[in-house]
Amino acid sequence: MGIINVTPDSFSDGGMHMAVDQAIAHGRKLIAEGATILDVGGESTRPGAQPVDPQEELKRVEPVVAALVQEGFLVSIDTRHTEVMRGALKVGAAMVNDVNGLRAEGALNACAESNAGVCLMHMQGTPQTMQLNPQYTHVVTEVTQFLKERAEAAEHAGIPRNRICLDPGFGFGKTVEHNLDLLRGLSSLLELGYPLLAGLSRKSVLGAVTGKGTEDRVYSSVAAALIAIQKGARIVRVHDVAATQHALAVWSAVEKPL
Ligand code: 7PJ
Repeated sequence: MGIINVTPDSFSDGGMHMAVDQAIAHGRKLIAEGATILDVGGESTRPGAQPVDPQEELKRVEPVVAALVQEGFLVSIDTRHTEVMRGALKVGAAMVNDVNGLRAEGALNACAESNAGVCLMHMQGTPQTMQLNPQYTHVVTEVTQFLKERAEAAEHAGIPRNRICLDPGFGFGKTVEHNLDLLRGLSSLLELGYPLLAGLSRKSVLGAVTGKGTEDRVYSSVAAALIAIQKGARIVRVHDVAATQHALAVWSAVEKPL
């Protein structure tokens, strides 16, 4: 899964139009590099980021989703907001990726009424506050329990089991140790019986381990993606598709000889 952010660059005059064109071009590039799914997001959920009005968010992502769907690509919409889900599904998004685990009002129903896949992610707190003081007695157990409950809620709302995947939410209300514990214990989440998605790309846990800034986390991101796959993840959400693809080609050749 390749990441596409649609956020207007406040330093250029192009504004929204340019952001949309750049996002579409980036999507084509990620597909050429080997991505299967394009994850389009219009709101930053990085720690401390300010929320974006859902109407503004939809204005950003809708033309990008529509264009990439038209080109025949599998598009995922990365949003916490029901109206953004509905808008993206209307123009053909194949998957809803919600860092909030479809907890917004109407979100479960919006997905149930579509044929889209969903990714239910764990987050402790909200993006504004989640990194202030994350606390768990046992992070793997608590994340597993949360995901189990959200998957049950999704099925209860009418989303069939075979359209659900789960994600422990690396970096979302977790310390460095919590993130490492979760990655170490990732395979125990397989017991829930759903495919797992993992997103570690360029995240601060990798900065803590390597001492490198966000632009210098490609190698560590590839390592983290490979570990996640080896521990049973079926989808990895990454910025650096080509680099990840090369690593996974080696893994794949070893596990499934040519
Ligand atoms: C994730 C995500 C993740 C899923 C973001 C960032 C923050 N969706 N959206 N899993 N992270 N499913 O990329 O640094 O880990 S936004």
